[in-house]
Amino acid sequence: MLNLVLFGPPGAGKGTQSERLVNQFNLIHLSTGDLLRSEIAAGTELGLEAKQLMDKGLLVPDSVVIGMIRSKLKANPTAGGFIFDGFPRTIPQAEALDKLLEEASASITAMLALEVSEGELLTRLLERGKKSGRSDDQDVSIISNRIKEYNAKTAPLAGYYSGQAKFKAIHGIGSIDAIFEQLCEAINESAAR
Ligand code: B4P
Repeated sequence: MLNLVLFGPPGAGKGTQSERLVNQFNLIHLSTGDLLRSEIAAGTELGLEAKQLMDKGLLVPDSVVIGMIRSKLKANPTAGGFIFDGFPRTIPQAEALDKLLEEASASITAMLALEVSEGELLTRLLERGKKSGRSDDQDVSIISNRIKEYNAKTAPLAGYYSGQAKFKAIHGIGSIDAIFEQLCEAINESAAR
């Protein structure tokens, strides 16, 4: 089973590269950002609560996203593997994911970290905000909060996965094709180990 964590700050290219990786490696794509936006679009109670936090650039509670991932894993017992996009974002989320996979006799194969400078992140997200209508991409102060949340709560995950010898840094600036190639190389190397 190939289980990948795609990691990086907001706007690093996680969603963009996940779309390609799922086809290349025949994986199921689990994006907590997409799952939360579906809840918002459906007007559920969970979605309404999440929207208030997401619109401020804050993370939603661990229990909410862990619950969403748990039910997706349960719903796909015969999957050949998963790509976790935007999850885990905190140490408790990473610990919960390890436990959930262990219950299915599986584990994370590699954590691929897309490295992009803050200036480039801001440019990309503001550009996406013009087209997507995503409210969290249209305001510099919300984007700065997301980057602050990332640095405080998510960046420490690099150490968590380095400790398991699963961390792989990927240079995330350049063409989408060139970054995809680097990712494929790193995945093939990890899968062969
Ligand atoms: P996400 O939906 O995960 O949003 P994101 O990190 O901003 O997007 P992503 O990183 O996938 O975008 P991409 O770079 O591909 O999360 C949104 C919010 O949901 C969070 O702020 C949080 O509130 C909440 N949330 C989600 N998961 C959570 C969790 N686990 N715990 C708690 N809260 C959670 O794309 C960005 C842009 O860059 C695109 O326009 C793309 O076209 C462009 N781009 C990509 N690659 C490029 C390249 N190489 N060159 C130029 N442009 C590029």
